[in-house]
Amino acid sequence: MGSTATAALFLLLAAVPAVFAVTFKVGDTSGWTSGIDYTTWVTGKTFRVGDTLEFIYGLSHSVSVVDKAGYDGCVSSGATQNFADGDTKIDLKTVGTMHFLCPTFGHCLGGMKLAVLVLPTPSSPPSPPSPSSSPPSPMTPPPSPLTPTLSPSPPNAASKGVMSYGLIGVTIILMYGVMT
Ligand SMILES: [Cu+2]
Repeated sequence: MGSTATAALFLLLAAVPAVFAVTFKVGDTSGWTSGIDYTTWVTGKTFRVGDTLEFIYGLSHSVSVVDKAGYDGCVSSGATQNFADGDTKIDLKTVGTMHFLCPTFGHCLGGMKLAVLVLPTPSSPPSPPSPSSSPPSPMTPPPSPLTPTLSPSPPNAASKGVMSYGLIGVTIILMYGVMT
């Protein structure tokens, strides 16, 4: 294999994780409609940040982005987003569970709702470093709990030393006074 072909292969391998994003057609060929169990549709699928959900639906339906309470209770009044264009693409941008329902009366209660757990992308770092946290200083020694009890008696020795120097100094002064 020539070096150009090898380089091209490496480039291809390096580029694959970055462009690997999936568009999921909600309900597959059935689309977003009544009579589909979207809990079953979700089962076995892995959704990641960067993937896209595509809702394809008729005029009697629409898509509301709701929270878990809205999903559980089929309440669309607190929806953060509403779509009714018949072909709605939702980019999965954040890790966590996203909840959708059809706000048409009775449809959510009939099962037309969707909860999707969005996982981080495999290539993304596990946790970005926080700018406020400082790394541990290598100059700081670990605390030693044994130091206080094992220390010898430096104050006593130091005072003895001071007394010795004092005595020597007094002796020199006295001798100096005697000699002169
Ligand atoms: Cu509907």
